[in-house]
Amino acid sequence: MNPEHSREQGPERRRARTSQASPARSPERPAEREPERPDEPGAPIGRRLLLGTLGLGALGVLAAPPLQRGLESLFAGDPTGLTGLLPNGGGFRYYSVTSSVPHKGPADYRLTIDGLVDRPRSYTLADLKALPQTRLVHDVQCVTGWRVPGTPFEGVRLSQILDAAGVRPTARAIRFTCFDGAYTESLTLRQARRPDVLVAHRMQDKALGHDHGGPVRLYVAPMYFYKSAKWLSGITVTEDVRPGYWEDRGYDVDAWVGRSNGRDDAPTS
Ligand SMILES: Nc1nc2c(c(=O)[nH]1)N[C@H]1C(S)=C(S)[C@@H](COP(=O)(O)O)O[C@H]1N2
Ligand SMILES: [Mo]
Repeated sequence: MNPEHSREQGPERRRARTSQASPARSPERPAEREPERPDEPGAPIGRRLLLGTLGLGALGVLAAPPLQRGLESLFAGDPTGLTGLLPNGGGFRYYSVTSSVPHKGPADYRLTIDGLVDRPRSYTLADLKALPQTRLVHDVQCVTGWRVPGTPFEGVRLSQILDAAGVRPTARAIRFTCFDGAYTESLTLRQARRPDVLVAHRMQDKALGHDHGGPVRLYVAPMYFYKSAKWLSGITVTEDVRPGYWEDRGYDVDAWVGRSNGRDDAPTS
């Protein structure tokens, strides 16, 4: 359903999309010019969820089926389906590889760090907020082409959480898991220790909303936005990199903006 990160998207679909893209949407679809980038199989985004989200974003009102059908016909020229523009998202698109994601908040959110560490532990939201905070402002770049300028993210440096846990000498990588139950990501330990990698609970100077991966998401400033796992629930220190969800489906594991995935975007950090 999700046209960019879409399971069904093969070469034919890509050709069709390129030739039939709706003019109204083309300014938001720079990815149309990226035939070289790896195919993107797989986001079983719930149609209902996506329509609801897009409806709010595009039309301001709405949740009713007749209006959703109207929305579909609006994009009838797009054979790949619909894109989720987040309400008030300022150019962000909503992505989830699951059709629904539980809501978690101060009472039940937990972030666990385990694996090759001396002091595994679990953080509440309050625990994370009590640690030293870092605010970063960089552009956000999705591998499908859209870019959002100067977006503040705020939270705890991942390096701080790693140091507190006591990473063992045999460790080389990090595996991230999410409470959507499906998405995963990875970083090398060296990448994870960069000062522009955060465990973020604020975005756009607001508490991180559910659609953006709240209450806590990873934020990897110098890499394509798929590295910034939403609904972050687990940090496991491992011996080797285990490719994440999209990386198992063709994306580069080292996802530097402008130096990976066959793209040449301006760096973000
Ligand atoms: N858990 C989870 N994290 C995720 C994704 C996802 O589907 N699930 N999509 C990734 C991709 S491809 C992008 S571009 C961003 C989108 O973030 P947004 O929904 O806040 O715009 O989240 C990334 N993190
Ligand atoms: Mo993305």
